Amino acid sequence: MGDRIKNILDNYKSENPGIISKLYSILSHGRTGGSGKVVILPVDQGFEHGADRSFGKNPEAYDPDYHYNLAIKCGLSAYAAPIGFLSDGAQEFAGRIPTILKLNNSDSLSGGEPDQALTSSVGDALRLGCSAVGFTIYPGSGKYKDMVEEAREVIKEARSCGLPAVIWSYPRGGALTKEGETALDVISYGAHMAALLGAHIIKVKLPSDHIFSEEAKKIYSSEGIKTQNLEDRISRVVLNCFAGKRIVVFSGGPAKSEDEILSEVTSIKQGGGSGSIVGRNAFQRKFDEGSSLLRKICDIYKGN
Ligand code: FBP
Repeated sequence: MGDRIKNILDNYKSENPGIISKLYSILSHGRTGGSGKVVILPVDQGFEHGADRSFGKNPEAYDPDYHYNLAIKCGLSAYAAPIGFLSDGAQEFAGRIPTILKLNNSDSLSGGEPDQALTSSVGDALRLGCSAVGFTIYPGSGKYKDMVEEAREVIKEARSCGLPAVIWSYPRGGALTKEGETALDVISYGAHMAALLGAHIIKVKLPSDHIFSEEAKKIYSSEGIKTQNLEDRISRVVLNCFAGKRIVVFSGGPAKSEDEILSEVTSIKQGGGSGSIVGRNAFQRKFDEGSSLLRKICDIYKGN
């Protein structure tokens, strides 16, 4: 085992061997394998936004095989999706890439306070040979407490089977403004809550140069905490994940230019983030263009 992976896994030494070995499989797989960084393809946007909004720009992406192929051919660390997408290719692509079963999902039709429904189980993840389970919480939502209690049960069950939990921590709802959802203090707070819940991998959005809470503003100001550069903001989020002892990855967000995304990835690396989880920016481009972008992202993390 390389030093970088060993140093990361040392932070998980109170975990059972199943969890350590699954984390090892993600950290050692693909183009970034051994670098201590990960690049993951998440494809749950069909639930979150609907298939046409997600795949309309690149119709080949309606096919679940497309995403397995994209993740495998680009040498990504893992592929994360809800049960329908993962099951469809689980047999054909078995063992070729670590998979993460997204256990809960939201949609854009229901309305009301942001919430997620359980769409699969830890047992499904075991049957499909997954390397981890994924679960979203929405800190700030009126449904937050129910979601956290569900997360507690899921993490407990997954841990008992030796499966790590990846927590998507996306503050939204309640008193949070749209700008507040990605404010540095709010993203950091959400990341820390995921760590406190026992997440093995934490996934958050990129933090903006905005502080939402008046109370947080006081501490940012009195301590001279830097917020202007993205790498400083990334470092702050990393600090919030048990002083960098948890793997924390940042989402890609809506489609943007290649230059923009590569510059964000460079900042994530410089700020000490563990990697990227990029969906729309990969599969809303044609296969060759999406793969070229994913390879460039991996190469930045690898240091090439
Ligand atoms: P993207 O790279 O497409 O942003 O994917 C990351 C992700 O977390 C997906 O897993 C999820 O479907 C999506 O973002 C949710 O985005 P939003 O909350 O902005 O609708």
